[in-house]
Amino acid sequence: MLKPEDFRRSIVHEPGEFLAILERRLRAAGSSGRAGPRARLLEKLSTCYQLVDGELSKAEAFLKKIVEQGGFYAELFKLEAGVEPGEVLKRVKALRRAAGNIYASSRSELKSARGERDAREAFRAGVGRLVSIYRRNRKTLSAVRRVALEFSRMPDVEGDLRVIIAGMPQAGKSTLISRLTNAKPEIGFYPFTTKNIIAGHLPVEPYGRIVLIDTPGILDRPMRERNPVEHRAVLAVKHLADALLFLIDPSPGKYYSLDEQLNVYRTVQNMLQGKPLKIVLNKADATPPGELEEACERVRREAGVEPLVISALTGLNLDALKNWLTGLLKTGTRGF
Ligand SMILES: Nc1nc2c(ncn2[C@@H]2O[C@H](COP(=O)(O)OP(=O)(O)OP(=O)(O)O)[C@@H](O)[C@H]2O)c(=O)[nH]1
Ligand SMILES: [Mg+2]
Repeated sequence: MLKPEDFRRSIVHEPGEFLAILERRLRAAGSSGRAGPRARLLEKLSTCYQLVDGELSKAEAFLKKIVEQGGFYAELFKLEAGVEPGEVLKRVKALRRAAGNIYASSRSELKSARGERDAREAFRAGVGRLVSIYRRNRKTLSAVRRVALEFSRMPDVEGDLRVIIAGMPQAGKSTLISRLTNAKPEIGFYPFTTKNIIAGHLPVEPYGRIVLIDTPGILDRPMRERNPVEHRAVLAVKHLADALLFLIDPSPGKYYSLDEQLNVYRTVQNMLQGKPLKIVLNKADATPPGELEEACERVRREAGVEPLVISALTGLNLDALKNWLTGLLKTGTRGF
């Protein structure tokens, strides 16, 4: 699995910023008094090429990592940039080759130019073509930058057991992760308070470290209608889960009916492909006992499993939840 710092080195510049750097470097290059005019032009041309190629090579390195890794990051790239990373990689490689060819031909034109004017002309044409390679692909490079920045800010999800916390919006996922781990996610009273994947670590001595992953809510609707924020949760379930806690809010103040929450449960269960899963009925503190029992009964009947009743707010039964997680860690669920 890649780590966020793997992406930090390959973040390309903002296009405006890059063009300003290029202009500054071109002015500075070849300004030492000793070199002749043609040597100065050659040095400037080389500076221009190195910069354009350097930028493209950063993009290429980033895209290569994504394509090689596949899975989570590749699908997330597609989601965020709207295009397959492999396609962009091909394009960037072609651009690097084109830049190399332009440099080689401009350099030899410049060297063999007969007079000072022809030399200047060859230089100007070469720099113009190199810069236009960059300019014409600004949008692509901006998209690569945006996604690389986002990836570099994502949490480190390495651990001995990765447990996804999923559910519909407002089930109490972020409250739960903040109770069990060091994570400090935003907790709100409106759906989609959480928009990105958040990780928190729960060390369980002497067995190892559980990584809990808080995800955005998933709505009860077909996959093609889901918004990009929901898709982030779906990708985490599909690619990052060793096990999963599915949170349901049975309280009278719930945002979504039990029917909807159980529908989403079935979708998530299908994506998990048999990995361990626990249905957790949250907000027990705010649910009258009769309604809680009714909700438990529905889970037993429709999902065929015994739910765990908790309150992330008051801490009720969180020890039982930790015991379940520790059991998974002890039996080495990874690769289940
Ligand atoms: N009474 C009660 N309220 C809770 C409990 N857990 C969470 N809440 C409240 O439910 C609301 C939503 O909590 P969050 O933890 O932000 O829920 P979420 O599932 O992360 O929501 P999204 O990020 O929008 O998907 C907040 O107002 C919490 O205070 C609980 O156990 N009992
Ligand atoms: Mg949340």
